[in-house]
Amino acid sequence: MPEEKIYRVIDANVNRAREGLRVVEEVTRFILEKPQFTACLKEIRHNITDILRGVPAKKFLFSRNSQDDVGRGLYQPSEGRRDGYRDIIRANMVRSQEALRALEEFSKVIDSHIGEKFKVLRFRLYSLEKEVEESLVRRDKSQFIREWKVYLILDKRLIGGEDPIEIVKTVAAGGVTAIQWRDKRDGPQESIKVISQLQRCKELKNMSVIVNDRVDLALASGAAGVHLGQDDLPLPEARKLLGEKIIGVSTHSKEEALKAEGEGADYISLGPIFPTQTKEDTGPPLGVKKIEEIKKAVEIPLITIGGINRANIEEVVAAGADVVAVASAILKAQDITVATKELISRFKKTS
Ligand code: TZP
Ligand code: MG
Repeated sequence: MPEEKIYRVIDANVNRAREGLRVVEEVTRFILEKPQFTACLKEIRHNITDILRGVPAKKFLFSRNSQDDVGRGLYQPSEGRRDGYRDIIRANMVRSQEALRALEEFSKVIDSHIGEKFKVLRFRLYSLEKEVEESLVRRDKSQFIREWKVYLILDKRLIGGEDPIEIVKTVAAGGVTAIQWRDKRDGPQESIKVISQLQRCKELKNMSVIVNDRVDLALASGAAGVHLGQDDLPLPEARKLLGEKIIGVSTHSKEEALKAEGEGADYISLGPIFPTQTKEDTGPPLGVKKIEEIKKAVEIPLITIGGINRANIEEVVAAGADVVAVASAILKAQDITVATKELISRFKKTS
């Protein structure tokens, strides 16, 4: 193969790889605002040029002939459409990876060491693509959880003999989209019955059901996720079992909050903010100031819990709570529908 043609392929693929990376970089920089991804993409882009630094630039320029490129007019219909920034990332990651593979193969003709260096870059890009994708999944989950606003702790002890399904239907009609099934008394058979019933109920299609403590019940019932206390199954183990399901963790301090976030929790709860009678073994109330402190420390959604009601929900939201979890403020209210609607409307007024 004439050498000049090899340079022509290399020149085209350097441009293709760099352009694709630059597009992804614009998304991580200006849309996702992720400095670590942006820096990494920039470095790969610069490495491409560095790898070929020993080859005289004129070799590329003389070989370039975009005017007569037979691929110029070829057009895939899928190239004419992008379904948002995720699609842009995906298409351009693939473009750059393909270009790096071409660079690897064709530069081997000039120097096998150069080929090897492009291979290293291609693998770095595969890893980066996975990290970016995981970060996008986390971002979507965070947005989804923040939309819950008022999260009902459906505590079995508080509902007495009432039908939990009817209660959930009532709060759903009032605007609640997430509940946590919390049963510290009866065994798993009763819980699995209720959770599975909630999952099947067609009026509750948009309800996220989170199971307190029990990863096994969350898995078996098809619930949206699990809420873990500090003494439950450690988060990394729970994640292995639950994959992309939601995992929330109870925290009481900045250290616990940062640890949960670092281990990949989808949200943390912080409490009790105020005195509560619903949970017996709580520590002292943390107060509203603590919300401000934790809000500054973590990026994942912050759910506040403990003694929150119509009278204090606004200060809790103003302090930075993304979601407010309540049990008695709804379950012990005279009228569940009125209480639910009022909490949600006060939440929205403040946020
Ligand atoms: N965790 C900390 S406080 C609490 C839990 C489960 C109870 C919340 O119930 P209430 O009635 O809203 O105070
Ligand atoms: Mg627990």
